[in-house]
Amino acid sequence: MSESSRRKPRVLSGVQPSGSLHIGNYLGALLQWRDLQDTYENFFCVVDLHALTVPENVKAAGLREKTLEVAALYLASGIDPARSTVFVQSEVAAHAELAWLLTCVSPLGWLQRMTQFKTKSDVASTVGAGLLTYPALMAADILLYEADQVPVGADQKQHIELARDVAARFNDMFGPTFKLPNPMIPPTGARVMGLDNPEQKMSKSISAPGHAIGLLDPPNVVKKAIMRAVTDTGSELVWAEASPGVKNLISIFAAITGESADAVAARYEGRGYGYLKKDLVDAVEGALLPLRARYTELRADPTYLNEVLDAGAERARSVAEPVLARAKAAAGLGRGR
Ligand code: AQP
Repeated sequence: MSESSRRKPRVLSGVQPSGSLHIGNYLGALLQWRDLQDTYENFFCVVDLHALTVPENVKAAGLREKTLEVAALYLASGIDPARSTVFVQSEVAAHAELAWLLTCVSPLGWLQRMTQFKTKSDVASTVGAGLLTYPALMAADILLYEADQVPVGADQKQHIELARDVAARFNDMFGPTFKLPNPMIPPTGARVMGLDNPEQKMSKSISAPGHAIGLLDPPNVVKKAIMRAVTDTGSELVWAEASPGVKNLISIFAAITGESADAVAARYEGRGYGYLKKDLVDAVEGALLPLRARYTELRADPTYLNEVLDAGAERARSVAEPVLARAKAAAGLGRGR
């Protein structure tokens, strides 16, 4: 299919292999990607270059192993390589190359304003410049595929807006080159909070026990995390006055079952939190059991996983390289031969 005659709008998204994927990544990203597959032309990458922005996390996790784990989790969540291009970001060199061009047109003030930079630079013991310029790399990821939509959790909205602004700035400076993308935020599950602290986003780089529900956690660990989740000092659910911890549990429940938060809350109104938590354990387990089983099968067949990622990288290069060439030409790089 030629680029100009493509019929379906295109989406691109990715997850960093910077730790163990959790239910926030599943509900905010993977589930949405799975459900988009027939409506869009899909590019889903494992963004390993992004994981380098906090080198401590990478050392602890073993980057290559985590990259394979994340790729297998994409497939185990229902991403179908026959309908979606699945690839590893660093295997398509155009990402790093375009990131440099975009870094050069990204005003420092724009990058310094990003909430994720501020949060992560506060907690990391050493802060590399990559943590600051991360959104320019993310803009490159998106713009190389001329993505119409970028399905992400609410935490990433600011970065998509920055990608738009950087693309517009490049277009103003060098002439029309990039298509401007839009964020696509799911109605439920867009911002899953920590079970131990509902004021903090559930995050794979937080390793405190009971913080996250890991997609590969064994059932007893999942159960313990949910049963111990912070609620409030009351003992019964009053939805109109629900605390952030209770709202978080209801919203995870709703995102998993596809119901509205109000419908889930109505079932537990006036009842003890124990009932809600017990049923939530069952609902989460209902989603994770088949996912873990498929993941185990995929990891037992490295040849298949490698074939999927090889084919994905080849397809991704065929789309990304002409866009990179156009951007380089617009900026006057090289000799034009
Ligand atoms: N808590 C969350 N609720 C809903 N969606 C979430 N996402 C992440 N956390 C939540 C979505 O998952 C995708 C992967 O994002 P990422 O790997 O690029 O990094 P992130 O957003 O910074 O996610 P984490 O899990 O918090 O990782 P670390 O700790 O490595 O930074 C994105 O679509 C994101 O919106």
